[in-house]
Amino acid sequence: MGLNDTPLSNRVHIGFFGRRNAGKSSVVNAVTGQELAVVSDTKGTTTDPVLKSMELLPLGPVVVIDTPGYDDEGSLGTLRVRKTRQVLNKTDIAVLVIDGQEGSGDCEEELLSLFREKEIPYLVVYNKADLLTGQKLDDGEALYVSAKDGSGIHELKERLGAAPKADKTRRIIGDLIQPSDFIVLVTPIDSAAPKGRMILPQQQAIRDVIDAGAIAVVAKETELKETLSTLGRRPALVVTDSQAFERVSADTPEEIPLTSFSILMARYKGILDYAVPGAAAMKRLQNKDRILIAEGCTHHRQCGDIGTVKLPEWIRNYTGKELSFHFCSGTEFPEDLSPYAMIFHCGGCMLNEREVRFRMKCASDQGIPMTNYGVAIACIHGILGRSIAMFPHLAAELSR
Ligand SMILES: Nc1nc2c(ncn2[C@@H]2O[C@H](COP(=O)(O)OP(=O)(O)OP(=O)(O)O)[C@@H](O)[C@H]2O)c(=O)[nH]1
Ligand SMILES: [Mg+2]
Repeated sequence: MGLNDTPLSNRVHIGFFGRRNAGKSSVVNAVTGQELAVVSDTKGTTTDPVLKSMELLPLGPVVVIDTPGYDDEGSLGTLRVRKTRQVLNKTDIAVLVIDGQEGSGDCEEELLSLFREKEIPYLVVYNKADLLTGQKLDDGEALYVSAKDGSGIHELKERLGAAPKADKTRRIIGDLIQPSDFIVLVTPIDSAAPKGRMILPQQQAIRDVIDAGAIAVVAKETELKETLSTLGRRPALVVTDSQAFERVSADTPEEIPLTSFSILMARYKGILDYAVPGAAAMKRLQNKDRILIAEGCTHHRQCGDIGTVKLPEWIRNYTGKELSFHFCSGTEFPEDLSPYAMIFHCGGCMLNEREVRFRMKCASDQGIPMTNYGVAIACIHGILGRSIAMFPHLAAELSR
């Protein structure tokens, strides 16, 4: 991904699903106009999900995802089906590809019920229309395409473009501030920080402050005191990286609102309302409880260090309990959460909103408290109250 591109996690994810040989890969190639996925008449050609970023007007930047057949069998097949189900968890729009000659069956019914269960808007596409002679369904909704001769592909793209979009009006910080406000962003730079750039939540916040007509002042925690004393005007808000929360909280006068990037990010992803009461559940942990620590990606050294080293230590100290910690990362997230007393998830900056919300929903359905790193760290350091004070409904929740 180029640095100027829309991050993967902010793109609309369009997943193509169906049984083996329905022509999913062929349709994906036709839609993207690229020979991106391998096509063959052998069943089970696609063995791993294939992701491709592209511009799809009028939807804008999207990720197109080709998946293995959902009817795959055997032990390898079962693994592929599992991967396909994981793709579903981040799919914003689903396309069910049906072989027009074979029609719909159990596999298609199962996929349709998964789309409905997960509330994913979907389109049904009958492929191989070139082979059909007069057997088309008399259903105005059904879309007939041929990946081979390209018929119907243009209409498919138009329908994808018209599909209901996720709420893109949500903002990371812009709705909390006024034009010409000073916003101080505190970003510690330690050995784990990426070389020569800022991490995604910081970039996104800076951009949103500027979009709001406000003024972003960016400094390390070691320069915060000096920044505040020379700014000449009281900042409307200080936002810090969770790692420096203690020091920043001490250096920021009480009357200045203070929060963290992870709290803003959790709100942006729509999970703050679950993560705050989730963090409060730490107080109820017992000896021998099993704790799941879930990372969204496998390559953020900074998160990895927090998740596997610092966080377990902080949680142990905070609760004073003997806990056993278990870890998962990337797209692996256990379907059965019942062994765990509580879940701590990373900020999820590399996961799209649907996937993060899906994980929270799994936890909520199974009655397991879940929070994220930033909210947990704030809670452990006794500053969660301060960092959510600007969201009164949550502050009330916390004091219950
Ligand atoms: N005639 C015709 N053949 C098609 C069309 N689309 C795909 N095919 C053929 O159907 C076969 C399967 O196509 P794929 O795109 O590999 O199907 P898939 O659904 O991705 O299959 P798996 O990856 O095995 O799950 C290939 O031989 C394609 O050439 C079409 O529109 N018309
Ligand atoms: Mg395929």
